[in-house]
Amino acid sequence: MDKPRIVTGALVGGLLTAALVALLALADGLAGLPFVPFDVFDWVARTLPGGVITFGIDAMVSALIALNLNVSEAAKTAEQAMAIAALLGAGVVGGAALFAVLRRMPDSLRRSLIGGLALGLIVGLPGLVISLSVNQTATAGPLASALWILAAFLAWGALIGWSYARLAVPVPRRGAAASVTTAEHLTAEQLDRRRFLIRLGAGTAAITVVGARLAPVFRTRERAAPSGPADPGAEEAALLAALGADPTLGAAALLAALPNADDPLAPAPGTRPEYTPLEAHYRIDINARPPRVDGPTWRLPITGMVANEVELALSDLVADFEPLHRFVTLSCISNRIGGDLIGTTLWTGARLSEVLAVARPLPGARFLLIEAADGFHEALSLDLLARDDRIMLTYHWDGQPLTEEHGYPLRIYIPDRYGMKQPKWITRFELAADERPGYWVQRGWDEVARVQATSVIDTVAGEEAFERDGQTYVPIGGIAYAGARGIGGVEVRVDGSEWTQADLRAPLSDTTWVIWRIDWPLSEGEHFLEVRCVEANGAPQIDRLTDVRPSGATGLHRITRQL
Ligand SMILES: Nc1nc2c(c(=O)[nH]1)N[C@H]1C(S)=C(S)[C@@H](COP(=O)(O)O)O[C@H]1N2
Ligand SMILES: [Mo]
Repeated sequence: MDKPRIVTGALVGGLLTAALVALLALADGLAGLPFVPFDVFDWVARTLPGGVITFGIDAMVSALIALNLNVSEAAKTAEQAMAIAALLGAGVVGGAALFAVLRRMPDSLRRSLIGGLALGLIVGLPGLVISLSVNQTATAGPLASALWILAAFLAWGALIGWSYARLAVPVPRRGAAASVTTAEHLTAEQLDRRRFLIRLGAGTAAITVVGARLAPVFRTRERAAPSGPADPGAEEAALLAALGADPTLGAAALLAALPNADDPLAPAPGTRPEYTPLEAHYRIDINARPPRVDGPTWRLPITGMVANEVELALSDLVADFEPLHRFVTLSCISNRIGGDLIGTTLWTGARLSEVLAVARPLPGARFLLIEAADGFHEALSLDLLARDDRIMLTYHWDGQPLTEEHGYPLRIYIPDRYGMKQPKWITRFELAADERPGYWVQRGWDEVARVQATSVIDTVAGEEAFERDGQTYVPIGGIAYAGARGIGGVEVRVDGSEWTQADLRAPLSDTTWVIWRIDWPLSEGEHFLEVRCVEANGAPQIDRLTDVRPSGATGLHRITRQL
């Protein structure tokens, strides 16, 4: 009788790992226990050198673009899929390795089980340590989490070991053995092995499917709680109230309440929405899943070089300071020319300088060190704070408490800077004489991260062409954004001819993008279109093409369209 083969070990390892992933996901959804693959993925991403991580993210974004997927929506899913694939890969390798080892020993159930338990420890123990150190989504305590991870991986390993023993000593079909020749007897053993593997496959598949189906159900039910009312009408009403309009008026009133509602310039059909729906706003951070912060018990300590150390509750920040409302466009420094890692919403919060004044910073303090629940951190120079009183501690987006994804309970707003300078899920402030370079700065990105001016062609609306004075025009439009520096003008060029001035809509505020539009006299055929902008002070958009790393992409958006 041949010993079970190494590829069979890989198969058994893969099947049982799929079931393990499903059970981990189910336990996460049901009991708030850690989901180890995401924790390990986050840990690896934080530990690898900045260059390697940037290369990895870059490759992923390129792949998503090549697959024609929406990067802002698909990136997190892709990361989560990679995390799960990595554990599956470890399971396949682990199963193969265990079978390879057991093949070299005399068959015995005891040896197989001990080998399997050892495999469970080798894979599970690092997972446990990493999970306990980085996980911020589990609601179960550390002891329960540790016991669960250990038990799950030990059982997983033991099952792989047991499978080996079961395959090594087949149970031939009863009654068949007596009457068959040796050759047929071997066949019966092979048949038994096959039947065992089929049953194992069916069992693990059932667990995997049920787990994968149920886990998200439990998860969303539990996670809906912290971020405000689920009633969409309530969101609208809150936003209207934040805009100073009658909250009972409804959706039409919402548009009417926007500060540029009376601007006669309609965006070219197909231009992205001027005000980004919250669920469509991009999300970028270092977490497979957002950290959970308990708002009611959360406190913001302000420590270090201050005369008066304080701890502020969320309710203090909301009640004790005049709320500021500001329309803001936020962009990720990794947004490529024409990309979708950019969005505009209404931010509400307390003026940071007023909040810090409560702690009375000492004269030597020059930096505010900001720490977040996920280990992310940044430093804000007090000089910049003194120059820009728009910097705010933000607790609402879109008239509602921040969602978990976008930084509940508190994030900072710093005009003219990319997102990487603006921590979400803030947990601690420290005033200091010296700077501590921020998370992405330490990983090789620009220390200032001032937003680069950019302009994008969102639409060439051939289907919406219209006649005026015997001429057919095609609406072309998009956005232009230069941080808090404002847009002075946008120009479009078709097929390398003259640059033509576009019309601009009044922006929602001086810190948002501007919608532009041009109605272009149609000539049929394939056309090459370019767009460029100038900042409010006349500085032209940089047309030299540079990569997103380290200082944000520059270069003109250029597209080809058939009309
Ligand atoms: N705590 C924390 N804050 C963070 C990050 C992070 O990983 N952790 N990412 C930053 C980056 S790179 C960007 S672009 C913005 C994105 O904010 P959003 O996801 O709400 O759009 O959050 C910033 N704040
Ligand atoms: Mo970012």
